[in-house]
Amino acid sequence: MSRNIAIAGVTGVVGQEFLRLIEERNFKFDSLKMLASSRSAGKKIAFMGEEYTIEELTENSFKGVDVALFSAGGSQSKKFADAVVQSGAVMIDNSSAFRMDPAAPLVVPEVNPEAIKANKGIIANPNCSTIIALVPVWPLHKQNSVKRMVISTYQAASGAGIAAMNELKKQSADILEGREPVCEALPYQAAFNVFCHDSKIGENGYNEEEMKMVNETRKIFDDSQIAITCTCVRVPVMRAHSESINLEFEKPADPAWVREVLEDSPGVIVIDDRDKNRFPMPAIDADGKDDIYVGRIRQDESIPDGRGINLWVCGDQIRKGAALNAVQIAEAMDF
Ligand code: 2RA
Repeated sequence: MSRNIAIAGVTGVVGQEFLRLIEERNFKFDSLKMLASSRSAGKKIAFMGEEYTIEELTENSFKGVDVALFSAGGSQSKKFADAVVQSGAVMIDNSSAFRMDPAAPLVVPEVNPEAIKANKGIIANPNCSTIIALVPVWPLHKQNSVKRMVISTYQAASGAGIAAMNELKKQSADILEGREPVCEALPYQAAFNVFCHDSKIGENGYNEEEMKMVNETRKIFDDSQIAITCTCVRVPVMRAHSESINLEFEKPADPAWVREVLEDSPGVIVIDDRDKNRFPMPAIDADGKDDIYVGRIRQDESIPDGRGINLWVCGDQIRKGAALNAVQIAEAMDF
């Protein structure tokens, strides 16, 4: 079997991380096509000792391609999905375009790798905050069903793209030097401020980012009954998300059991030192790393019968929250 890969959106933050991961993880490929908008077509990228020329992303880009890693925005994923599938390739899509499509598996390899083989040409990569929450919650849920999750997210600027990351830096400098901050890539001042995620708010008062956590969790866990509520906030951090997660289990759960399970779980690192008050920090621990960091493991004493647990988690939004999860899906595929 050939291993002909294409990356659509190769010049973006996630596209660039795909390249880093393919090299770091020695992901074997026979050919690699770098695809982007017409603005970038013709530009050269040096990669693994070769010089690649970026090609314009068109319907004809996928002839002979086996796997197409997409991170070019939902409209581009929808526009080119048929072309990818009809060429015989599998699209691993980082946008939200197909996440709730019943025909598209929504996959976190540590959670539901078996879903991959059911794909009909499209595999959806979950939202970053969903991935970061579910990697540690799943091993617990497997042993003791989670009946309810309450999640508050503290999301990095990278979730809004490279322009937002640059704007956070500029806003910080402007404010420190007494200038008015500019808000173009970000809807509000992010420096020295927090604001609720600016995705569209629905009839129920939740924004789309919060409903992604609810709906994607139920699909990935294949559990339509799990109760979930979520509040998503943007914070002045560059590229790692943090989340406060409250879990109500079916049976009693204590911090020692949680710590034991998580310390033995793939993709999870526990940092939980109460004596030193040392717990995961997005910029210090998670930034640029592959694992999800978990701490503040403690009983939620407000839930009866010892069935409540609180966690604090941090994870890199660009790596495990997007590019790494997609590359791990490709690694798990039999092609
Ligand atoms: C955000 N999760 O952080 C979104 C990006 N995919 O805004």
